[in-house]
Amino acid sequence: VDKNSQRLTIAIQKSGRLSKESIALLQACGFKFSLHEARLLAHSSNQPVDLLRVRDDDIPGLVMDGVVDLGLVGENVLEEVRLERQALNLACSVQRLRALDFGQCRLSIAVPKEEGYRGVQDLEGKRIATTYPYLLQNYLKQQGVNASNAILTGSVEVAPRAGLADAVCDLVSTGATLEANGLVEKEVIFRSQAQLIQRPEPLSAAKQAIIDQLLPRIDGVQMARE
Ligand code: PRT
Ligand code: ZN
Repeated sequence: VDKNSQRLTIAIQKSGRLSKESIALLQACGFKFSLHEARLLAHSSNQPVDLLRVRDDDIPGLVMDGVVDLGLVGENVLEEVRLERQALNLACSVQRLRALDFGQCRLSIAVPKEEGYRGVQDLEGKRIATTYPYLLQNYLKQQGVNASNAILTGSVEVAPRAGLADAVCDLVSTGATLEANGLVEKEVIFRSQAQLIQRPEPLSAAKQAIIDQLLPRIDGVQMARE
């Protein structure tokens, strides 16, 4: 990606829960894209705009580093990466342009249903399996609880049964996954939805003009869907 390009670059999730709605939103805002499954980059045929399709975890860092201009990403991933980069002394600021009306979920702590649970203090000294160690430790610190992380990149919900952890901290939408694994949601630690974010430094007038046109269109599309 050429940082000085006059084309506005937007990072979206390549394949996952946010992909379809991210592309649909940009198309509803009038951008035409021809998407070839395997391609990392997709050019708009009617605007100087390129889509960069990556893992969702990479989107906040690409925006914070100014490698891309805009990104569409879940607030959960945005906040986790922000906390991680802050701890590592890396650039971690972004402009939040809009909350988007998809990708709603919550990050919750859940315990095996046979465990007694009176409150967050019962997590003291426990091991909690998660993909979100920074959000989890941030919450535990606020609550004055010491618990350790078991960091897993997937299958968090099976960790207690597998003897890897006492509890989990995972994303929940319907609750079916927790239920199927004999877990009960006890604490909601973060509520999330997709966000449109922009790199921190000012953009060229040409790029800014495209964003100034995009934002009211997003508002219009989202208002029509309410
Ligand atoms: O490959 P890549 O890294 O890009 O994708 P990913 O596998 O990390 O993410 P993906 O596609 O699963 O999710 C992308 C984003 O969608 C998340 O970061 C959230 O912002 C949002 N989102 C919304 C969700 C969910 N709802 C959700 N339910 N992300 C994950 N889940 C999972 C959850 O982890 C659990 O396994 O769905 C399961 C729970 O769902 P319920 O309905 O059973 O409660
Ligand atoms: Zn991911």
